[in-house]
Amino acid sequence: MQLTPEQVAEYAEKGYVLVPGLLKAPELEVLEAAMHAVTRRDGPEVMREKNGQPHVVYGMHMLDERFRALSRHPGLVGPAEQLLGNRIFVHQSRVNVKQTGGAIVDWHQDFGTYHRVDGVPEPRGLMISILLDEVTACNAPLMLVPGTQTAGLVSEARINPDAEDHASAAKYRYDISLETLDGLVREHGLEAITGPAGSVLFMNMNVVHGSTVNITPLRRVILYLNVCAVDNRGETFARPEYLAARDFSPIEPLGEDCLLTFRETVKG
Ligand SMILES: O=C(O)CCC(=O)C(=O)O
Repeated sequence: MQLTPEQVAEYAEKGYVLVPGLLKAPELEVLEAAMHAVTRRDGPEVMREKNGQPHVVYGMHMLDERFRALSRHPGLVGPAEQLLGNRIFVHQSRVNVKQTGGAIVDWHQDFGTYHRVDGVPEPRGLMISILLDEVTACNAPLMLVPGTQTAGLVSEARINPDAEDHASAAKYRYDISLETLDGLVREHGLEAITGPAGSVLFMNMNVVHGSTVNITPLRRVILYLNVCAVDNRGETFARPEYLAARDFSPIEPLGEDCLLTFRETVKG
């Protein structure tokens, strides 16, 4: 699949483009089953809410064949290659389960950590977000500051008071001050990413974004694939592979039906 010239122009201007309903209901059923499988894990790749519920599961494309297939879906790979002008690899993937009471994700740029910790040289990469649920203004949509793809790194490194191991890559947090955020929002505005389940966001990994707590009973699961151009690789190997890629082979796209082939395994 390829984006239209209008969609490419929108991405160039705002740093993101949303394609509503790109994935269809039978494909979402497969991803739903995969999401349940990975959120049952208890390894270090699962970050939890204070009450112990899973919040983010990292490395989904390495943990489950269905997510591996998603990372090779031509409907995602085609537009990503088109926007980056190169072949791509997955730098990081994750499931974010924003259940009722699910915690905030503070304002940040994904490239902040990828550059400073993982050594990814340039923001030639995308955060691809697949809405597994319908997202409305109510159930804690992803919010972003359009146009910040060209703002450079606006976050500042601060010692992370929650880091268990201060010698490790978790030593710092890369926060965006309220003053900086205020300036960016005054200049560019603020947008919320809403749409039906199956919609896919292609966002430059420098774009400032975050989300609030979900106080509704409506689940809001988003799957994330962060991809980079193949000549833009992390060079530090400071973090485990479920957080930062070690395999830089270009993704070989599968057929349009790559998720549907898993359908017979969807039960209960
Ligand atoms: O899904 C969310 O609530 C935000 C996630 C996010 O910003 C990220 O994973 O970079």
